Amino acid sequence: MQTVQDAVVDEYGAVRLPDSAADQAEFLERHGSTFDVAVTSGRFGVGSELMRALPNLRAVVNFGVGYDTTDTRQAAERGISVSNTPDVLNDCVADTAVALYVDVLRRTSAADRYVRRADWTRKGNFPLATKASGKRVGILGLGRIGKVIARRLEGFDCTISYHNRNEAAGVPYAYASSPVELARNSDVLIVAAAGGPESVHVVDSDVIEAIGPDGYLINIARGSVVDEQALVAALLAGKLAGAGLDVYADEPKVPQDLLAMDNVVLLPHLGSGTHETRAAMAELTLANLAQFAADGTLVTPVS
Ligand code: 8YV
Repeated sequence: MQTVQDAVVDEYGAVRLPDSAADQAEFLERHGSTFDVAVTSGRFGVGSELMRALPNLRAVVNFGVGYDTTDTRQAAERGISVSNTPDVLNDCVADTAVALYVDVLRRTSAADRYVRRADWTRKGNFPLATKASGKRVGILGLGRIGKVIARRLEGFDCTISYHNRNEAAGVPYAYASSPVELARNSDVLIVAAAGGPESVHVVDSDVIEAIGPDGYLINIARGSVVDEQALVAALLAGKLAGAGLDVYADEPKVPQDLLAMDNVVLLPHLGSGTHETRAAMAELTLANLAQFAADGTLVTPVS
């Protein structure tokens, strides 16, 4: 399969930014003013400094729904359009949330390790886990992905509630007025909120304590939404029963303490990582680029 990177090189003569900071600075000094479109991904984005080094930039085309690594404030001030890839990844990211949910509660990864270590023969039956069906699930960020997660978990007979900055219209789930209230009334808190300056550490030590020692935290959104140090401290102190994480504060670094915990499931930010969804994301990224090249508008602008 041709990657987005190959396609933009072949079709638009795109130039790849050098990897090292020194080479990048020199390259941008010389060529920065020649670019009017940047194609990037949620992982890298076009941050403040890079955006300033591209004085003629007109569009940022982002592979991924999250664009928290792009300086949208500067983009708005300078009239730079930004697109992302919404909706096409909802299913896979929601599936990943459900996979973490079932794994953390039923301890399937831990049980798999148990079999591989031959503990089944040496120690006998694996310890009992926690029932996954019928739980009270709180969704922090009932957006496109959050709604799909909720629908999936209705199939597990879960009672869903949520918190957003504003109450969502027309949804059948109870609204909690704050993240702490949501956590207090949930057995499992699932973080599905967008990253960015407004959601940094919304899940802080108070929220984690409110989930409680029998509760679980799942995060498939952005590492920045959760105070990772507070999470690690709560897990170490037994103030939380377990966690399922696809995202981290400083990817690909994962806190050392988490690696040793059998009640934590750790994924390497693979929420959208299937052949089908990545192909759909690539197609939408290229469609945004093609439309911008044709008429200066984007198919899926971020706002
Ligand atoms: C991708 C994601 O892994 O869409 C997002 O926001 O986090 C993931 O789908 C990422 O964008 C690729 O860099």
